[in-house]
Order: sequence, then C-alpha cells, then structure tokens
Amino acid sequence: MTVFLVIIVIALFAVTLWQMSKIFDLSKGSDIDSSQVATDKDNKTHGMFMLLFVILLYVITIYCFWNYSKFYLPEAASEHGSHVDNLMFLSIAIIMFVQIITQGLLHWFAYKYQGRKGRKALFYADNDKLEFIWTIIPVIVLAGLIIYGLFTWSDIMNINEEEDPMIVEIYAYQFAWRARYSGEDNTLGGANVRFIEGVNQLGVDESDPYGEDDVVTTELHLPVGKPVLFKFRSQDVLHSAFFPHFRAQMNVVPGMITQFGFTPTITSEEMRSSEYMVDKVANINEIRKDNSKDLMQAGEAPLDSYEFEYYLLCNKICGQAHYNMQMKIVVESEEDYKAWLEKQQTFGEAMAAQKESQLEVSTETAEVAVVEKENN
Ligand SMILES: [Cu+2]
Repeated sequence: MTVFLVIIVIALFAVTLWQMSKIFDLSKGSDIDSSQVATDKDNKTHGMFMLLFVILLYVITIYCFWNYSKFYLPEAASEHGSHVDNLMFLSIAIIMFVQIITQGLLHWFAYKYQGRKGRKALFYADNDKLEFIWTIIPVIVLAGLIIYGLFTWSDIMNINEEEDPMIVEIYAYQFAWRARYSGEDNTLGGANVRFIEGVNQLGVDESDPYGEDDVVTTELHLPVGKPVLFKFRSQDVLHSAFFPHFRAQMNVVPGMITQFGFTPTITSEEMRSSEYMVDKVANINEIRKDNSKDLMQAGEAPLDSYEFEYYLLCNKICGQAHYNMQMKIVVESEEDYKAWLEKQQTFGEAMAAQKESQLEVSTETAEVAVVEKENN
C-alpha cells in the first residue's frame, strides 16, 4: 500500500512539473506551438466531460444511499437517541440539498460558458446585494443548526438528578470492560487503581462502607425504562465507551471520572424480534452458512449462527486487542434485572471469600510446618 501511494505521489509530481514546463513555454511569447492552445472542439469536449462527471456523481450518490442504507443502525434504543438521529438526519438533508444544487450549477456553467473563439469573459467586479445574500443564507442555516445542536446537546448531557438515576460505573482496561453496580445505597464506594490487589480488580477502597454492597460484573444488565448514570473510569490508557444502539459515547480517561446518562427504551428481546433485526440476522447467517461450507471443505469447524446482542465497544485505538474490547449489554424487565443482580456476588462477599481462602492456605501451611517439625 505504501509503495503504491509513493508511486502515485511521484507520478503526480511528474505531471505537475510537465504542466508547469508547458505554462512556461506558453508564457514565452509569440513563437508558441499553437497545437497546445485549446480549440473550440477541445473546449466542447471538456464541457461535455464536466456534465458527464456531475451526472456520474449523482448516480454514485443515489447508488450509495440505495445500496448501503442497510448498514444504518436500527431505531435508537434510548430516550435521547431519536434527538441525535433527528439532528444527524437534518444535517445530512441540508448538506445533500445544497451539494446537489451547487455541484449541478457549477458543472452546468462550465459546460454552458465554455471557451469559444471571439467570446470574451465579462468583467464583473462585485455586487453587494449578491454577496449579502450568499453570506446571510449560510449564516442563518448554520446558526439554526448550531443552536438546535446546542439545545440537543445540553438536553442529553444534563442528567436530571430528580429522576433518581441508577448509578453504574463502567471500568475500562486493556482490553476489557467491567461494570460496577452501586448496590442498595445507589452510591459507589471510593476507588483508586492503587488498591488493585487479588480479587479487587477495580481497586475499590475496602475502608469505604459504600463499597461493601457494590457488585462488579462482566456483563452490563439494564432495566428498561430506568434512567442510568454511568461513571467512567480507566485503569491504563484513553478508551472510549461506545454504545452505538443507544447513540451514546464518552471518553474514558485515566485519572478522572467522566459521566453520561441515558434511559434504555427497547429490551434486547424486543430489538431481536424487530423486523429490521430479523432481516439483518437472517442475512448474516446466510453469509456465515456460505463461509462455513468453505471452512468445512478445508477441514475446519463451521461458524456458529449469529444472534443479536447489544454491545458496549471501545472506540479509541487503545492497543493491540482494541478491536476485541467489548462487553455484552442486556436490556431487560425490572424483575429479570433484579433476579440477575441478586445472583451476583457483592464486593464485600468477594473480599471475605478471598480472606477465608487465604486463611485456609496459611493454616494448611502452618499445619504442614508443624508436621514437618514433629517428623524431624
Ligand atoms: Cu480501549
């Protein structure tokens, strides 16, 4: 790839030099080679190419929208998600509208006003009215978009504490995620990477009573319809917590706590059975089936069939296994969520279990030592 790019750069540089030498020749004066000057026929051909080019541009645009729209994310699975989608849609609609008109006009004018023998360009210095119009329209449109965007942003980012959101910590490290639930008190115990030892993988402060009932898990379960406030912490480098289906993303920065809140609105099961997802999954499994045939012919194991799950992904290139840094998210009913949480071990229990097993080990070692001494 690098070699290919280098060759292109050298070729373009050579073309530039060649064109520049032609310009120098032209500027020398009367004894120029007239075969180098564009004739009416040349201008007509170039004008036609301009038109063809803009038509091709439109055709490619339409083809891309038609062929690749299946890669759009499904309906947003969070309350604020539709605001993000609307903002995105409005921006794309305005950009497409403006670009289709301006590109069309630009290329049409190049064709219509092509050079012709005897035709002279009109000298037109300025026009205040025109300049005013083409300045004020973008100003109004951009100001509208920015103000709309700012309102949407503050709507999404300002978490309403009165709604009593559930506090969950998302902990990132090379190369996985952990979730820490704040327990009955809805308050996370203090934590610091310096406290990391043994089963205390997240460095929860053992002396902080709030940490006792915290629950550390490898999957993120969320009750549907309940606002959640995520507190992000990183153990090592910069990560980014990306929840594509919920239209949420937040940087996870070592040494500080960042936060983001949203309310999930569609359970994993509902999303799985939606028309969009049924089609998509069927399509993926069709591809997997085809690929499995090749694999089986080569004597390898076939691929598992795919089932949809929400995922939390890392969206900052944070190291070698960054691509695989993910955590399954399950959005479920309040009862299912509570039943799941009930089964998890609290931080207090995990620490007690660790101490007990350490105690057992040390008693055993002591017993062995006594036996050995007696034998001697
Ligand atoms: Cu990462």
